[in-house]
Amino acid sequence: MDYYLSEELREIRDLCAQIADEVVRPAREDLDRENRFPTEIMRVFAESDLFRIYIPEEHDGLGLGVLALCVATEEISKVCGGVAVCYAANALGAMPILLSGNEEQKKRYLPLLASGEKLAAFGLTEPDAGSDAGAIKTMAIRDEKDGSYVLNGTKQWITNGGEAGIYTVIAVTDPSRGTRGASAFIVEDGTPGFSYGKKEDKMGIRASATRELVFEDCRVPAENLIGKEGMGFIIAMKTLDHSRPGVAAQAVGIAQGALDEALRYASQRKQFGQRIDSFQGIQFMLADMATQVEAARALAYSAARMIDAGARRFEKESAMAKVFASDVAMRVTTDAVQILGGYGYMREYPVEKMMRDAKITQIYEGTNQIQRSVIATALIRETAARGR
Ligand code: COS
Repeated sequence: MDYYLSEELREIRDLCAQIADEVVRPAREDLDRENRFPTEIMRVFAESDLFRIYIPEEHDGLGLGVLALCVATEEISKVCGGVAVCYAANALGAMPILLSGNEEQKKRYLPLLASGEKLAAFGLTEPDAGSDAGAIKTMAIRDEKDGSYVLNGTKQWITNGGEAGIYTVIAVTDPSRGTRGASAFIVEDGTPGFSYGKKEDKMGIRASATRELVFEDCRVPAENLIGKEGMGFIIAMKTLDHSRPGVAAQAVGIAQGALDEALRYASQRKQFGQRIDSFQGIQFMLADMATQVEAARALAYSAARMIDAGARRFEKESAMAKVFASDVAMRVTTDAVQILGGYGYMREYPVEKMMRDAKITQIYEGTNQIQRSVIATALIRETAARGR
């Protein structure tokens, strides 16, 4: 299907496809087995200007927006969902600064992220605050002497944790005000009192680093507060509204990669004296897989285009793209394993990794149950606003 991408976006797609094929494909099996962060590949992405895509031009970026980020993420995900999330999580970490940072913060941090000199990460989740993001307990107490904030608490399952140089962290500044008592901060790697805890051993996306952030009397200067005190929860929600199409694109890429493997295998594998893609049972599976992938891609690109066009609210469309594409990724990768049969279940073939990688897209950046809740809340609000 033709999505009429601009010349620039087609160039980005082709460049990412080439890097994915030449650099990511030969490394993905080892990265997955060794649970190893792809530092060398991040360097290649930086040299190819891929971290500049979503950063505005005035801060050394290309200013191409969310659709371009989705296109890049999808191409990398076709080959490795793990490497793709190491890349895409930078945009998630940078988003609070992009959306709500002041000029000073943008000038100081965005060029470092655009060049790839530093990676970014987003710190919201805690052991007791996953879906219930408003229940975070990490405290940020303002020191009246100089206006700085002292952070105490632990963030859990942070993508790019330990690898990033710049963290956007949500912490409570006023526990009496619920979601209106949270604030967002920029915390740099190396800040005294900021360390890294447990590194997770995951089912999939094993090339990515998932780690705890530990704050023990970590003093953050007043100028690192993003927006105003009390805006942290809204900044987090808006960040996720912007980043969920990227998860959808990751899911589309993983699903397309698995479909391509299934098609290739089915054209070569012979049983009962025939290629297995000549059997209607396999053909119908392939047709359904391809149709679902295309529908997921259309939804992801539409949500991204809506954001880039400057829509005011788009949490429903972002959530729809994320929930649909990630459910598609899980179904399509499972079917790809089925088509490859016994071989599909073996590590020797990439589809078992794709199936493991797909699972997280139904869980992170808001579980698919939370996405459905976001969609339903928006539908009910829109209906009430129409007065019907
Ligand atoms: N954009 C702007 N404002 C938003 C918003 C959005 N997308 N979503 C919520 N808000 C506002 C609400 O309007 C409300 O504002 P008021 O205080 O003025 O009423 C405030 O934020 C609190 O919203 P709500 O009452 O809906 O908060 P809940 O505690 O019920 O939480 C969900 C809502 C479940 C949607 C939220 O906790 C969530 O998204 N959870 C998932 C978190 C997640 O994705 N984690 C993944 C890890 S991060 S990678």
